[in-house]
Amino acid sequence: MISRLLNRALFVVVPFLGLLLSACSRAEREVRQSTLDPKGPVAQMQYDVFMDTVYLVLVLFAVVGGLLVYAVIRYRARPGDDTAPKLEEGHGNPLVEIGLITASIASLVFIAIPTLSAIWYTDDVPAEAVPTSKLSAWYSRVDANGKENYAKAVEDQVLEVDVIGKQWWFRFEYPQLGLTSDAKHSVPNELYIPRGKAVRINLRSEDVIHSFWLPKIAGKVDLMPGRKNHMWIQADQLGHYYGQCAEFCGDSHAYMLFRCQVVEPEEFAKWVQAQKAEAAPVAVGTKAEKGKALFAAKTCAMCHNISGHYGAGNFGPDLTHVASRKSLAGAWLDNRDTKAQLALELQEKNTEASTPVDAAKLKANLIKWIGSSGTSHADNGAATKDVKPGNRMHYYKMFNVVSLNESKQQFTAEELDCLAEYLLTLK
Ligand code: HEC
Ligand SMILES: [Cu+2]
Repeated sequence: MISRLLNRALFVVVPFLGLLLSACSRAEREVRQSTLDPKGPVAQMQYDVFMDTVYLVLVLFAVVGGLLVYAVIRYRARPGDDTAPKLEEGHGNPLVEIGLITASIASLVFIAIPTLSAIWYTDDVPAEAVPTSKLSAWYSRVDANGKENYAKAVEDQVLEVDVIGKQWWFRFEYPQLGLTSDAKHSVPNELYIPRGKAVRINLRSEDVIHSFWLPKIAGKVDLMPGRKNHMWIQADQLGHYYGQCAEFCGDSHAYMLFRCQVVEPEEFAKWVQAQKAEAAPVAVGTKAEKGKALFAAKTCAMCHNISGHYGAGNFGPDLTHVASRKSLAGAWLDNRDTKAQLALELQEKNTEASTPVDAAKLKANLIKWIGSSGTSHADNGAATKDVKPGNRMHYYKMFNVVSLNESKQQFTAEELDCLAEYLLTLK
């Protein structure tokens, strides 16, 4: 009888344990967004406050739970035993009450001190972080061609990055370095920062409320329309970090991710120069050339900037260097070889390591994205086909052009191929 029961229990318990274990191993390699693995001073501060609170709560749990268990055992009624000590009903003991009030106040103060100091510390770049943040130290005044650059203007300042939230992607701008949407050089979805430098983050929204959350480095502050929020971050370990919008902002909120690449200062300077480069001319007689013409014919240029080729659009992400990015569409589509990436993460036990862009995958992603996004919007019942439901690509309402509002973009396989080939030249 008993063995049968045991057998049955095993049937339930073993698969459950299996599930639990598999969840653990999965978790190990997928801790890409973990607040419990801080890689910079702001995240560390936030982690410390969290742990202080956990320790306090553990002590309270042990004390209160311990007393409860003690009382239950000590004063339990035993059958036929009326000699067990009876707890006398009391009418309050001033000493106990004052003691409890004092203990509560002490616990609150214990939490309040680290919490308040963390609020002050994380609000803006602290003075002690500034000397290490001199841009001039790693960004020379004059570039290789003897042309002026922006280092002089920002000497002795902290690197500033404007983060602009849009439905459903992030735009990053570096006003001190001339990488702005106005200058036709903004950076969508992939934030580059130099290692060990304090970075002031200015948070703005162009539509609804979003939230900037980069778990291993810092989090999370809202981007609010009509309000200027700010925070600061610093990353002390090189790598590829995973961020996410953390405030519900509409249909594709869950697909509103971003990436942060932490590089050595010299590499950062090179990256800045590369971002300022204009797109190279496309070779005559190629598919890419056809794609370039389609880019205008299919209205893409209304929303997208490609410096050197097209310069009107700024509603969608800047595509001047789209082929050099490791992800597309709010970092939802990964342009790297997913299997190789996972293998690397497992092998190095370092989820920040990153494989390069895989050109074939990038092309497939481009075709998937362009082919689905233009053709459907919520109103025609085909929205589920979208890579990102309800995304704002081919959202002509904002241009208030009736004929465009009614139109649904359609592409032949040939056109998609040419468009993708064209975008692939934009390194
Ligand atoms: C009405 C404006 C609009 C038009 C027209 C438009 N796009 Fe977009 N596009 C967007 C927006 C907005 C996004 C960002 C969507 C998101 O991530 O949620 C986007 C994203 C993209 C991306 C991904 C970029 C990245 O780095 O994440 C590519 C590539 C792209 N569009 C190509 C095209 C092409 C090619 C066309 C023409 C066939 C086109 N777009 C037409 C607004 C537009
Ligand atoms: Cu969101």
